[in-house]
Amino acid sequence: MKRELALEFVRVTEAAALAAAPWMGKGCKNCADQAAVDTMRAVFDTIQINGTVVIGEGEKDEAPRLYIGEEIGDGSSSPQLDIAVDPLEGTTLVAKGLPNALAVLAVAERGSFLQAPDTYMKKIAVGPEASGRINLDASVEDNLRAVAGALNKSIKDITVIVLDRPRHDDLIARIREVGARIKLISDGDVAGGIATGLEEKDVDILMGIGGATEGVLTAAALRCLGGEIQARLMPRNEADREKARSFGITDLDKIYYTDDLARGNDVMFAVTGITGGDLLEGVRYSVNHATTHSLVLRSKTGTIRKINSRHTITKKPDYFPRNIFNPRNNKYNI
Ligand code: VTB
Repeated sequence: MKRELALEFVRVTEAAALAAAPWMGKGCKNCADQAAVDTMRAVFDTIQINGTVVIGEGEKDEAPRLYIGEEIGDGSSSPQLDIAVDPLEGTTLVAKGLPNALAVLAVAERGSFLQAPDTYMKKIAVGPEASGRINLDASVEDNLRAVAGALNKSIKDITVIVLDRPRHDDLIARIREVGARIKLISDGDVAGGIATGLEEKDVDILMGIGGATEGVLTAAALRCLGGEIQARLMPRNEADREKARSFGITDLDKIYYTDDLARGNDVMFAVTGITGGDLLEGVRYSVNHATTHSLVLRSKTGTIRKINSRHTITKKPDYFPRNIFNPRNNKYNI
């Protein structure tokens, strides 16, 4: 992949973030999501790539844009690419104005991403220093001890990020018993997983059950950051098991390692903050511009780019969302 594509991909997540951000706190998850999806799709059309969506908004019959199997780009450029997207990771976070909603995408050569069904996944993820020290099937205590050892910290100084769900009551109780600190999040385990890979963030390990597609996106980011994720699919019912089989997955007990979820030498990952949080600042508005904060990562070189952009909203092209907030007149341009 040409490295210049990194900048193109961050344009895509910036656009999705700018589209979703006006919906912050407005209580409409679907409005925010649709704005992000439509805009992300439109901006993809401005890039010369030959891509196929492998993780997206769902099956073709349920999602008009960014559905699994949708072809992106003019088809003339090589190589053929896999595209994994979550135009709005954390729809509820935007609807309620809570932190850490993100626009996310990952790209790699064809066949690189696990085509995961939209079900649950048990995950454990860490950054580079604790890579190689975790084990999905080991006890909470053993994992936390191993991570503390790798980071040269006491267990009580380790921060674990966990989705705040009743299914995690036992996990949370065990972490507390061992004495580590916990950051409970209402949504957004992709942000939590990426944070484990960034030294400056106060998150050492992600544990628990979240979305499977989010697991693949987290793996793509951790491939670039040198971290590690281990995961196992957790189908909720027979329909989920059937869906997994239709994706060619026969062994539901299989542990997926980082490289199984996001393979290949050349993974690119772009993420833009929608609502400000631990990972990134959110979209901010002033008189006639908006600012975005993004990360763009490449596995090939391990470069972490932090891109802060100032967008002049009035000069945005037509594909930009019609619901974009225009701070000049304090109105939505609908
Ligand atoms: C997580 C989280 C997402 O789904 O993967 C979660 O990262 C898992 O599903 O932001 P439940 O909400 O059913 O627990 C999200 O919350 C939404 O995609």
